[in-house]
Amino acid sequence: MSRVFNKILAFFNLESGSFVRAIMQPMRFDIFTLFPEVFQPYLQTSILERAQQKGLIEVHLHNIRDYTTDKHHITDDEPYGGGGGMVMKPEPIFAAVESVLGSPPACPVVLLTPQGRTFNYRIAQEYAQLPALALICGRYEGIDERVREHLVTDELSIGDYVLSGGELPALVVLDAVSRFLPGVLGDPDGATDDSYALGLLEYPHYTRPAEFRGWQVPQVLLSGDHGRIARWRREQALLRTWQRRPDLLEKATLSGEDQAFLERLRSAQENPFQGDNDEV
Ligand code: 9D3
Repeated sequence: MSRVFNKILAFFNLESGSFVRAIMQPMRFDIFTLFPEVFQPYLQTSILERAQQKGLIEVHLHNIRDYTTDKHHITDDEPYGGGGGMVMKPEPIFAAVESVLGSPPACPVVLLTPQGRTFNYRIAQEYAQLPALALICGRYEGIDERVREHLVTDELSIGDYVLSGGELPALVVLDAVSRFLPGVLGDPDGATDDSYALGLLEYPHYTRPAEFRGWQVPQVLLSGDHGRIARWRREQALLRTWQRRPDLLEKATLSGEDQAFLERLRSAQENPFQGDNDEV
């Protein structure tokens, strides 16, 4: 949404969610899975629940088993060539996706698989530009290769660890993509996104009580001096990022003051017993 729209919104004092809804189609997610029930609790929680209520996203769950045609509703079979484990049969997956989305589907068809490229905020942001996205969740040892070759357009993993299926990864993708949609986080620009959030790690947060088990909230946060508080938070964010994710500093937008602070950190590291950077 353009910033001009924001100005108009602000001028007429309109709530962003309802305005966005009035002029935008919801983004549509179609999820193909053997376990549709695991999605409901998460989709009915917090931000995703509200995004659906506001008409910003629409989630359609499809049980692949409903598209089997045999008496026993079988969705898997033994691998040709032998070996352990079971493989997801192609027919119910093709039938499900094509009967819901047509043939060929107009939107990307994403297979969640350990063999996919690793999901990140850039991919989420790209998908958030689309009107619709289909997600296929694998189970068992794998999925018949013809599904990848002739139905799937994109393969995604969420990281290097073994999960039991593609359901949690599909929820991860759905959640991350939704957060980029205008209005989902309450901002009509969708500007509060992970590319901003990932610029630097966050500063430490505190809430009441001011003392808990003898542990004090940093005095500066109680000072009421907003300039000092802003500077302290910025320095804490820089310190944390420098300690834990120095890779992020290379892409971050840094002021002269930021760079001077980082220089002090670096020289404190090189000369640990000089200077007054006790906290470093
Ligand atoms: C134990 C079977 N593995 C043999 C090397 C292959 C395997 C198949 C299916 C491992 C995991 C799975 C189920 N996982 C997913 O479908 C999955 C996943 C994951 O496990 N980790 C990170 N991202 C994803 S996206 C889908």
